Amino acid sequence: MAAPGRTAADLAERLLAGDKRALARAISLVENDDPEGWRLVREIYPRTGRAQVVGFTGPPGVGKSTLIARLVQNARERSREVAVLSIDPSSPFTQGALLGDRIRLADHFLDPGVFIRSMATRGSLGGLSEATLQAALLMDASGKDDVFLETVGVGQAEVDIIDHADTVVLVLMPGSGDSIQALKAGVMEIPDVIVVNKREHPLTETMVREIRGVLSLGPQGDWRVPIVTTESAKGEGIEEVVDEIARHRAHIEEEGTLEERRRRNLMNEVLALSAGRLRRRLEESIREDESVKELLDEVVARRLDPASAAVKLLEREL
Ligand SMILES: Nc1nc2c(ncn2[C@@H]2O[C@H](COP(=O)(O)OP(=O)(O)OP(=O)(O)O)[C@@H](O)[C@H]2O)c(=O)[nH]1
Ligand SMILES: [Mg+2]
Repeated sequence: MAAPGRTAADLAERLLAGDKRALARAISLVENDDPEGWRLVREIYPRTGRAQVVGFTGPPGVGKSTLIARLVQNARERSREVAVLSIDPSSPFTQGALLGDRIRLADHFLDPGVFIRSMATRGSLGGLSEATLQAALLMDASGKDDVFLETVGVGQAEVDIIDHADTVVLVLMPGSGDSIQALKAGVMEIPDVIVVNKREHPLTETMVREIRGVLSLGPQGDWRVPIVTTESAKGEGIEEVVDEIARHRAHIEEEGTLEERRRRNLMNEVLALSAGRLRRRLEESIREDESVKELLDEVVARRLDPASAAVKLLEREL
């Protein structure tokens, strides 16, 4: 039997060499919160930062997965290696099931240059679990040129995943007024590229005009958010999406904002990890520590207000 440290090193080595099974195993480890997974991420972390990470978000059913499948196809035609991480999908990527035979995602599963994974990882805090970024890092380290992240919705939890992306693509479809409202209300940070999918729909032009209107109300940075229309199911408009993503990347590289963005994203990640761990520790002490129970009793008895109790609790833990 191999020593434990040795198998971990083997896994890291195979992962860095681009072995798909090693990558799958590694992601399972972080997903299961196995300490081995964390150790692995620590080991491979210096080898990350090379992949181009693009996040796709938007309401359910607008065609994010269909678009991503097309983009995977496109990337493969340019010999780029791709990983897709689909988070909390209502229609998860499964072997061949998701896109039917039209797009033949099943082919991608057999392609050693493509790695596809779904994760249902909404943590107890309502946010995305720690495993998400770890998985993206593992994909990056395994030598993927492109990492595509997919998440549903336009609310705050969705912005979290977007924190891991260099470029954010908001996917909408004609008639989905909700997301325009969300954009307007500023719930969602302005994305870098907007795709209006299902463009054969008669309301497409109206939708594009509405989005333009909303964008013109927002802050006018030096990047003008392009709006691309696609019919992903037929593979139409895909080149343009590819071009706009590339153009955005070139833009942030030139402006030096890629580094800034990554710095901000990593800061958010460190914060999220520490907040998550602190909360877990606090919950543990609430469960197990007699004096915390007494503290709570005081609050229940109205002798101590909740905020003062919180200060006491934090003082003990930090
Ligand atoms: N007419 C039309 N239908 C499309 C197009 N793209 C996707 N669809 C269909 O829309 C449905 C949803 O597509 P998905 O790609 O699963 O959408 P999604 O945004 O990933 O959905 P969730 O992950 O569940 O939020 C499927 O039935 C697709 O076949 C398109 O360009 N035109
Ligand atoms: Mg999907």
